Formats: sequence, structure tokens, C-alpha cells
Amino acid sequence: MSARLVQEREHYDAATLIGSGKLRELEEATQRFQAEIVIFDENLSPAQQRNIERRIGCRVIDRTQLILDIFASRARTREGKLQVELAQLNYMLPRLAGHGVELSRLGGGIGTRGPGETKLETDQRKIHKRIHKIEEELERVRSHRGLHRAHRQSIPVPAISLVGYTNAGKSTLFNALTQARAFASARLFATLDPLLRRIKLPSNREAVLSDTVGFIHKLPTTLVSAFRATLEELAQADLLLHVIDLSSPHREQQRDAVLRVLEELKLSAKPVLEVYNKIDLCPAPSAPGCYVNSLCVSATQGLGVDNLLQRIDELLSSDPLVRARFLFRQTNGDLLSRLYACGRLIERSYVDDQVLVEVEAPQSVVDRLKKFRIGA
Ligand SMILES: Nc1nc2c(ncn2[C@@H]2O[C@H](COP(=O)(O)OP(=O)(O)O)[C@@H](O)[C@H]2O)c(=O)[nH]1
Ligand SMILES: [Mg+2]
Repeated sequence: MSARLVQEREHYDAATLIGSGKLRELEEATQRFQAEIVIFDENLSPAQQRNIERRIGCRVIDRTQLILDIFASRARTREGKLQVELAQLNYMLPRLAGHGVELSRLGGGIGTRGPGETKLETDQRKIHKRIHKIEEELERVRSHRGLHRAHRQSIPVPAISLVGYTNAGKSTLFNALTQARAFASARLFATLDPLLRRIKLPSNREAVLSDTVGFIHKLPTTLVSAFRATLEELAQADLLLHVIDLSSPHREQQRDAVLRVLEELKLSAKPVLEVYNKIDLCPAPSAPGCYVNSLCVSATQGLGVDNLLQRIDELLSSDPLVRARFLFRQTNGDLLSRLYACGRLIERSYVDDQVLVEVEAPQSVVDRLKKFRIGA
């Protein structure tokens, strides 16, 4: 259960942001709803956060903290995780100091070090040490990145990423797409990462689909690097699905905002398919016909999902599907299973201890196995 309070004021209140009258209202609402947490859609100074918490007697988090928590749950790459932790630590430092002032007073005595103050210093030292370590590690991760990318490319599974404004329906579409093309094998489904799934396209080739954190307005500047790092994996995507909420009156601004971020991330050259979602909420004539690479779906109703999968298949044609015949030894089981995973088996026969297969598979896979190819 949740409740919502709105305050409009000419100026922010220095001590409590919302002013004492509203704070009383918040205190009452907190008790009435037995709230466990109060979230401010604004940034609070460490002092404001403390003052409000003390007054209403429950945990208070602000906009930056909320976004940080979301990023933390979304960061997948090593660099993304480190950047988010760095932002978390930097966010924590001044707040720690706030509590420290209070604690050090307990220690009392001019010139003596209160127990609180000593603890504060060690905590701060620990955080500074950790920040230093993260910065070093980030350097290392960045210098190794080229290597990882090369490794990733040796696995010929196209990567498709969902991007778009918060609330556009990315996660709903992610589920619709993965359910439509669910793997029969439970093992392949058993991924620890709920935002990354393998799907099979209509051509039977395999792809990896990933959901990403949504774009938002007024991203706190202190979170820009963490946000970008969270989207770092987009650099590996072969295709971006830009999900746009067709029913939103702000859809054009939201679309532009996403395009700007993609540009900043140097991703503008990537193939993008614009997916206008929530068509079920819109009368037919309002569907946009002006963009070349676009189509309409309803993720909740499953409308247009098959069509979308078809288009994805076509757009990955930079790596077209080709027919080829291979001769493997029985001991090459790993190569065979890789081939089956990303291609469509047409025929298979056994000759002594050898396997003859004919498949339709992406060109890149066929090229990689050309040692075994026959009759080309
Ligand atoms: N009517 C309608 N609602 C949708 C559709 N797709 C998503 N939604 C709703 O839009 C809201 C945001 O969806 P979500 O997938 O969480 O968006 P995300 O922030 O982009 O991941 C949820 O309440 C969904 O139920 C759709 O096709 N039609
Ligand atoms: Mg989502």
C-alpha cells in the first residue's frame, strides 16, 4: 500500500524542504499508513533527510538514493557495478558526517576525541580507501575491456537490447518477447540474471535479449557516470529496440531525450527499431507512420509481437542466414551443439565415426567453422 503527498512552495525550506506544516501532515500520514519508508521525489540535503527522519520516525530516502538503488539492481558489467558503488559511496560520505556531528557531541570534552568522532573517522577512512580502490579497479577494467569484447565476439549470438524512457513498457515487452519464444530447455532459462534471456527468432537463430534501466528526466548530475556505465553493455548490442509509449502525450520529448543519450553514448550508428507500445490505448489513426524503422505493438495484449520478432530477424541480416554442409567427427560434439543452437538443422547423417549435417545458420557461424565445411 502506498500514499502520496504533494507540496507546492515558492521556496524550499532549508531545514525540512517541505516546511513545518507539510511535515506535520507527512508525520500523520506516516502513522496512519504505518509507512515503512518515505520517498521524496526531490533531493534532500543530509541535514534535511536527518531532520525529517527524526520527526516522522521512519526511513526517508530521496530521489538520488532511489535512483542509485535502481542502478545497483540493474548494473551488470563489472564497470557498471563499480561505477554505481562509487556513486553510492560518494552519496554516503556527507551523510555519514551528518551523523558524526551528533555522535561526537556524545563524546564531550574540549580537545578530547569522543567515541563517535573516532568511529566517524574510521568509517570515513574506510570509505575513502574503498573509493580509492574502486578508482584503481575501474582503470584496470577499462584497460581490459577491449579483450573482453574480443572474447564476446567469438560467441556468435546476436545481442538485442531494449532501451527507452521509464514506463514505456520495456520490461513488459521483454517478458512478452521471451514468453513468445520461450526455450523448451529449462537449463537455458536458468539464468541468474532476470534481465538477460536467450530467445529463438523465427528463423531459429538464437539471440540474447536484455532489458535495461529506463531513461528519466532530471537525472542528478552526480549519477551521470553511473547511469552511463549501467548502459555500457549497449555497446555490444547488434540491435536496439527503442520502446516508446505511444499513449504518452510526451512521447516526442521522451523519444528525443533517449536519442540524445544514445548520441552521447556514441551509439547513434547502431541499428535501431522503434517500437511504439501501448497501441491498445490509442485509436488507430494516431499510430505514427512517419518513421521508417518503426512498428506498433501492445506488450500487455501481445499484439504485434510476432511481427516484431520477424522484423528483428530481418534487421539482423548484416549476418544473413546461409545454407551449408559440414562434416564433423563425433568428438566435435561441442561444435555441433553450438551449430544447432544458432542454426536450423536441415539434415543429419552418420558416416562411420563422422557426422554429416546440413544447416541454415548465420554467415558468421558458418565462416567460423569453415574448416569443417564441405561442398562450398
Ligand atoms: N495498456 C498498456 N499498458 C502497458 C503496455 N505495456 C506496458 N504497459 C504498462 O506500462 C507500465 C510500465 O511498464 P514497464 O514494462 O514496467 O515499463 P518500463 O519502465 O519501460 O520497463 C506498466 O504498468 C505496464 O503494465 C501495453 O502494451 N498496454
Ligand atoms: Mg523496466
